[in-house]
Amino acid sequence: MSQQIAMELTDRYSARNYNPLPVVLSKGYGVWVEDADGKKYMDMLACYSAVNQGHCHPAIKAAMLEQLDLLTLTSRAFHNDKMGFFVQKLCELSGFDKALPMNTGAEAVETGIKAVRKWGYKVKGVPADKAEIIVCADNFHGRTTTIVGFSTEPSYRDGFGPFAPGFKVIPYGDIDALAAAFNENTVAFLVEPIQGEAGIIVPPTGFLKQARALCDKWNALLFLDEIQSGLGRTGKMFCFEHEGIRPDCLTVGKALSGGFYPVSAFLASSEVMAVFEPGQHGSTFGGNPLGSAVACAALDVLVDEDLVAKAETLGAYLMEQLRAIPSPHIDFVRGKGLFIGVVIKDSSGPARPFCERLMELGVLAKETHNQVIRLAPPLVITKEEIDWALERIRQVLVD
Ligand code: IF1
Repeated sequence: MSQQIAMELTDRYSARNYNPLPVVLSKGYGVWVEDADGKKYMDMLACYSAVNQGHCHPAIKAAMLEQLDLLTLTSRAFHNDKMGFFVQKLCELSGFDKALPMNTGAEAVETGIKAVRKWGYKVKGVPADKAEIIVCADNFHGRTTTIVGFSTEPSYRDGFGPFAPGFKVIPYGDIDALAAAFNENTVAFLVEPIQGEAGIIVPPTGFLKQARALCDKWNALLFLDEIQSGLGRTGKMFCFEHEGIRPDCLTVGKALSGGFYPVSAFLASSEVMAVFEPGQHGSTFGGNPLGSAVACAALDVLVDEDLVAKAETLGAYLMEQLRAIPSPHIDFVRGKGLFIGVVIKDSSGPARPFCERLMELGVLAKETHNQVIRLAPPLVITKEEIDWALERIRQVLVD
């Protein structure tokens, strides 16, 4: 099948809501993908951290195939024999009392927004419709109109209004601005522990710890979105572990299914989750037996293959090697674990042409926010595969 035809059909029959690199992928395994002509590429994006376990992981595939012969969907009008074991596994892994399974990351974040608001009204005593949630500039939490309503990226919000009120934006990492933003109606601070889409931005050390203290002082919920930073990506099972704190609420998604099926979840204490009474929230596919079976296998792979330790060790190696490249184009390298951003100097132009040259050499990486090359491969990557990628990254960035 010609790649050109595939791209033309997509262009003709769908929306131009992306500007993908001109490559048509048809096969994936581990860190490798192949285009429709059989050319191999190393996937250094990992579907924005949805395939931390590597493409088409055999153990997750086996679990999915087994469940496909049994039952795929029941709706929540009835119980199924997989959801309970899934939420138990996820709660035990994360240390939360409860997990509410949804499908996409945005749905999990929306679930969390509803939960923290209702907690504010029912538990904290905030007057009706006065709940405020503090968020950060350059956030990315999904594409629904509520969520883009508090985005600071014009292209994500222009033309999609009117937007929901009740959100207050502060600069990311600015603890003084955060302290000033709280008031008696603040129900939560929603934040990515490392901002992914903004360009792999790590907040100042101690920011999350100070945010935790401010939430305690104001009786507000610390709500972390780890849909991208979670599940081993930063060298810890959850990014919040780097700061030795615990959030009150957490969202996970993407690698929760290893890229096989949309599975996300909102995690919280029993007190917060108790705000949902029968019929007050839900979704057709949330908690379905197929997604639950897949997610259980995906979590087992993370643990059984010790992918968290790999991300920590190999992430440190990759970061060290990148920082040692004598490149006239690299401004600096930032990130944690295998969640890395290579920031290109403005004088060298945007990151996109570098990504296009990397693609020609067999490395798939995606630019974000013009100047950043995101390097976030599947956590199953080996040192040899990292070295293979580094050879090509040096070739593109040194000349
Ligand atoms: C796109 C990037 C964009 C996320 C965090 C929630 C969601 C995401 C921290 C929503 C999703 C994806 C969405 C996809 C590209 C990618 C992305 F941040 F990863 F780079 F867009 F900014 N919280 N991120 O990263 O999860 O509803 O997509 O399952 O929309 O272009 P979702």
